[in-house]
Amino acid sequence: MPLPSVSPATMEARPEVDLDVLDRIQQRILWLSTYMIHYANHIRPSPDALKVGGHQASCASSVSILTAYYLAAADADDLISIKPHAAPVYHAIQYLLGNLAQEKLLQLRAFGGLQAYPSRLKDPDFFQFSTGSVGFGAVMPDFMSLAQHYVADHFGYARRHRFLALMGDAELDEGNVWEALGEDSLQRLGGVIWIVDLNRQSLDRVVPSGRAQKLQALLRSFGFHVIEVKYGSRLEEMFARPGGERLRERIDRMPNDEYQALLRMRSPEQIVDQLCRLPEGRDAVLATLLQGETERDIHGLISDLGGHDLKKLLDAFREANRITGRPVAIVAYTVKGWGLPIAGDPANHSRLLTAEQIDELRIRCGIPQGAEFDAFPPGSAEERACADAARRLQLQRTAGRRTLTQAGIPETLPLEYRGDISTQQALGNVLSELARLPEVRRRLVTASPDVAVSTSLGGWIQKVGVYSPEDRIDYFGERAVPVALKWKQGPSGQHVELGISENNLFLMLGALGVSADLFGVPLVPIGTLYDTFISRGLDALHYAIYNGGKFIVIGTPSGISLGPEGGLHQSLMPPSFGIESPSIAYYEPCFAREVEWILLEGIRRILEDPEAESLFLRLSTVPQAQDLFPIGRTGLRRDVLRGGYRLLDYSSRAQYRPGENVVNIFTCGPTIPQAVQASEDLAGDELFANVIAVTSPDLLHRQWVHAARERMNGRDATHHMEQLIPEDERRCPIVTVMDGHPHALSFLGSVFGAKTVALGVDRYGQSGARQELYRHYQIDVVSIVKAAIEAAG
Ligand SMILES: Cc1ncc(C[n+]2csc(CCOP(=O)(O)OP(=O)(O)O)c2C)c(N)n1
Ligand SMILES: [Mg+2]
Repeated sequence: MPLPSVSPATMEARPEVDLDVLDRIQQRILWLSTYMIHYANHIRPSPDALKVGGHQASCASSVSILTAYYLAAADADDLISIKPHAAPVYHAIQYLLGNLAQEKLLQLRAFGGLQAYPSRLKDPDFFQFSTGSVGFGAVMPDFMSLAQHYVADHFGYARRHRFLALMGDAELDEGNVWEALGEDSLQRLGGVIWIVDLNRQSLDRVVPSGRAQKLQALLRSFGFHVIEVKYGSRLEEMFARPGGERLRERIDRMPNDEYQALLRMRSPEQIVDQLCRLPEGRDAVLATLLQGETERDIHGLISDLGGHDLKKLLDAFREANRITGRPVAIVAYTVKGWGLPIAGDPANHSRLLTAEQIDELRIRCGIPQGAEFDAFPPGSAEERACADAARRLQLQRTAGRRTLTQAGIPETLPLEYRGDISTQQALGNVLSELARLPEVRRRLVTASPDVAVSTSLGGWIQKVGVYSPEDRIDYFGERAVPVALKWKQGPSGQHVELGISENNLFLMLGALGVSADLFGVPLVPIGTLYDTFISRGLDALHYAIYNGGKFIVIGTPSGISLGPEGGLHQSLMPPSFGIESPSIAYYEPCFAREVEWILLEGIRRILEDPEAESLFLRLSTVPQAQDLFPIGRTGLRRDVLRGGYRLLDYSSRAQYRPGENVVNIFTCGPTIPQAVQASEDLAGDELFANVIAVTSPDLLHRQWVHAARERMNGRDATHHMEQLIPEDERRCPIVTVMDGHPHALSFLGSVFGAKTVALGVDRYGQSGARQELYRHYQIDVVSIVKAAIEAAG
């Protein structure tokens, strides 16, 4: 399908909003966003002495851009991400548009009130993207745009959203932004508009000079059409006068620090002096040009940047509408703290106006005392402009609107698992089998950062092809060049291949994973990566989940079990991420059937269950004998899904005496056979070591914690550990074994207060044969035997 271009310039078709009216509206937005923060910090009673915070300067910087956008440039179908620190500006606008109740403005950063940063799921006024961790909001719309292509190509999704991002200039320091821009499939996306709020300030400082120019050059090299909105009309008029070019050159060439210092100078003479200062003396041409300006508003002149000139901004939006087939960046020069006494102060990021300064601002904005939170009077030109915009936009109500679907997901597959199979291989088998079920297959989309083949997606890709919005010639296939793997790319493909960027993987999964919310098309995105490199994109993973994305992450291979591959490929922390990350369930199975059940259930829930979580599967390349799996046992599937089952159980033996000769070994994934062997060795010495196969440390942990909380509050609750360990065994010593940090299972000792020896990997790995490494890190059979004896005293 051809790439959609920007929707026909609806902005041009609308009557123009009067610039004076727009200016009065932006003054009100400036006031409301500033006062909302002031109110939260200085007027609303505080239950403690903590500063409430908020960012008046960052807000002021974006006021003109967002005014021009919402009141005149926005289209109803737009999806926009807003820079984190401008949340109050957005709320002020939604209030004026009638989408937010007045009392909400009094609850910024209060419990149950407006969130500090845009939250798609928690805020009541329809943010379309959460933001907060800078850099992700900047590029998430790009990924969302690719997801839109995907649902258009596979499901005939017919709406054409534009995707916009308003970002701070220092956000572009984050590497994830450039990782995204480097992604080939994102470079030709039409209908993507970036707006850079370029105020030359970050949190701590004035950003180094020359950044703006480099930024624009880089954006162009990544295929962007760049629109620079640098100077306002007043300065440009000055540039057009005789000698005016000299002033433009002077400002263009001055370092960022010098410009920011000019913004802070209060005396007009000082500003002129600074402008006319040359190393060799006074610049006579500039002095003549600026003669008389000290009596006018030289301060206003010098800070007259395009990002606060509504006409220039509207022109930029119009130009953006004319560009098709490539992304657009509007680089708008702004003043951080624009219109406030803290404007341009390098330390203004968290600075709050004093009560006196607020009062001066109130008077300047024409707000009567007691009417601080009022909107425009009914019938006024400003109120009509706001109502027109509100009618036109009817903001996307995206939160809590996940579309569900029944895809007939089976409980099990007609596969037989015989001999030795690794969990990673099982993933490949399950996906290949699912490719035969059309209703399930069409909902699945895989993605991988250049490790699709080495994580067992090859068979699946062979069947479904690689996704590209454009058809690509398959030179290997067409010329019949022998290749091991067919790599056919085109709009019908169902695998998204990414460059080596774990950030991109998680953002792509996050975007595809909110397709059910934003497009009404449920998908189950499945991403594979090497387990250890999850940490590379961990913040993006959290972001994708926080934003409400539902998807499946496969970390494989994992642990030291991958043997000779060595230290930096071996992972020990992901089990902790799995346990500690909310809204994603972590499983670490050992047998192929477990992988199948867990995947099918995860897919089913993502498609059908409004309470579904994402899923993280930690898999391994170690071949495991499948005959150890007690298939056929009653309740096994349920237990696998709840987090574990008793694999070896000696409780029916005559000599079995809990409290004397019983130990419980809890273990996970590839170390299960080690534990079974250790248990068999111990049985000879009459120490009965039951082996509990833990399929999900995460679920055992959270059920235990949750049950205690329920009981604390007088409600009945049980947890799976109560089922796994009968009452007479609850004080029996425990050994936990993990190919990962021992911390992931050691909590099990606290559940019933049992003495625990926790085995696992707590140093970086190294090359070696698997058994050598197990021995060295003490998760081998001998170590498990010794641990059981130590635990049993
Ligand atoms: C990943 C991440 N690192 C650090 C921060 C803390 N932080 C918040 S704002 C900011 C500076 C942002 O500067 P810029 O993007 O230019 O925003 P503006 O100047 O418009 O406030 C920093 C470092 C963060 N929110 N996210
Ligand atoms: Mg900035």
